Amino acid sequence: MSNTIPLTRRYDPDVETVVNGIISGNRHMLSRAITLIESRKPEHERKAHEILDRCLAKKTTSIRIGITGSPGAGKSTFIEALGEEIISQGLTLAVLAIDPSSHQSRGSILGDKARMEKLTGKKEAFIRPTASSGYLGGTSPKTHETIVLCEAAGYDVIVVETVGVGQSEVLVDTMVDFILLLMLPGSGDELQGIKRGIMEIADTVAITKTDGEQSGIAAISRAEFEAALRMLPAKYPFWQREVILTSALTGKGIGEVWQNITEFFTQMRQRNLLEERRSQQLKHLLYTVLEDMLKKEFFSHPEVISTKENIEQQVLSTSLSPFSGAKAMMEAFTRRQ
Ligand SMILES: Nc1nc2c(ncn2[C@@H]2O[C@H](COP(=O)(O)OP(=O)(O)OP(=O)(O)O)[C@@H](O)[C@H]2O)c(=O)[nH]1
Ligand SMILES: [Mg+2]
Repeated sequence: MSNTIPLTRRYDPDVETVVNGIISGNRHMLSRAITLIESRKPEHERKAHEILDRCLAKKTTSIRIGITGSPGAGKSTFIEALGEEIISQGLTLAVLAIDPSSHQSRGSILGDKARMEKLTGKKEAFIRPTASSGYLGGTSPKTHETIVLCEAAGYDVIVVETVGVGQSEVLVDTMVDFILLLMLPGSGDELQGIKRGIMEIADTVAITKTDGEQSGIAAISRAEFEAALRMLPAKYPFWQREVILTSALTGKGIGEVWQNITEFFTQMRQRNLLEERRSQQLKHLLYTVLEDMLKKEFFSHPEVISTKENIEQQVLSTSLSPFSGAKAMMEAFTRRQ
C-alpha cells in the first residue's frame, strides 16, 4: 500500500482529525500530514504548520539517528538490518529514506522502498521515502518537520538516510542526535578531502559489506579509519568514536552498532545533553523556516518582481555590480505596500 495519500478534495480532514490520527498511530494520517508538509501550495503549507505546532507540543522521548555514506555504501540495506534489530528489542522505528534521484524519477522512490522490503511489511516500522527536492544529499528543512511528525506518532527511533556528499550531512547534523557514517572496505583513500568533513561529524563509523571477498581488507580499513579518527578533535569529551565491522548480509556487527548507539544515548541522557541538543535543533529549525519564509515573501513581492529582470540585466551588462543590484532589489522590497 502506498504511503503517499493523494490530497483529494473529496476527503480533506481538518487539523484536529489529522493530529488526533497521528497521535493515535494512524499511519494514513501521518502520511497525509507528511504529504502536506512536502506540498508547495500555500494552503497546504498553512495547514501543515498548524499540524506541526500541535505535534511539537507533544513531549516525546524518541531518538534521532542519521545514517550517511557514499552512494551505494549500503545504507538502505544496513538500515533494514538495523531496523530488524531495533524491532527485536521491542521498539518501533520510522525511516526517512532520502532518495537522491527521486526528484528526477518517481520510479526510484519505489526502488528504495523495494530495497527495504522486509521492514516495509512490519507494523513496527514506518518507511517514508522522501524526495530530495533539489537539496544536496536529500535532507531539507522538510525532513526536520517530518521527524517532528514521526515523533508525535510515537516512534521510538527515527532514522534518516542521507547521501554523504559534503553539505548534506552538516544539515542532517542539525536535526539528528547521532550520526553513523557507513564506509566501504578499502575506501581509506577517501579519507582525504571532502570525507574528512563527514568524519568530523560522525559519532561512529561502520564499515559495511565486510563479508565474502571483502572480509580480508576490512581489518586494514578499520585500522586506517581508527588512525584517521584519532587525528580529529573530539565531538564530545566523553565519547570515543569507534569503528565497527559490519555486514547487512550476514548480520555481522549489527547488534554491536545498536549497542554502541544505545550507549551513546545513555551517556547523553546522564549529562542532560539530549535536551540541550533538542533546543539547538529547535533553534535551527526556527531560522531555516524563517529563511524560507523570507525568501518566498521577497520573491513574490510585486516591486521585486517588476524590477528583478531589469536589475539582473544591468548586472549582466556590468553597468551595475552584483552588490548594488542586490541592494536595489532590497530597496524595491522595502518600498512597500
Ligand atoms: N555483499 C554485501 N552487499 C551489500 C551489503 N549491503 C548492501 N549490499 C549491496 O550493495 C548495493 C547497494 O546497497 P544499498 O543499500 O542500496 O546502498 P545505499 O547506500 O542505500 O545506496 P544509495 O541509496 O543509492 O546511495 C546493493 O546491491 C546491495 O545488495 C552487505 O552487507 N554485503
Ligand atoms: Mg539507499
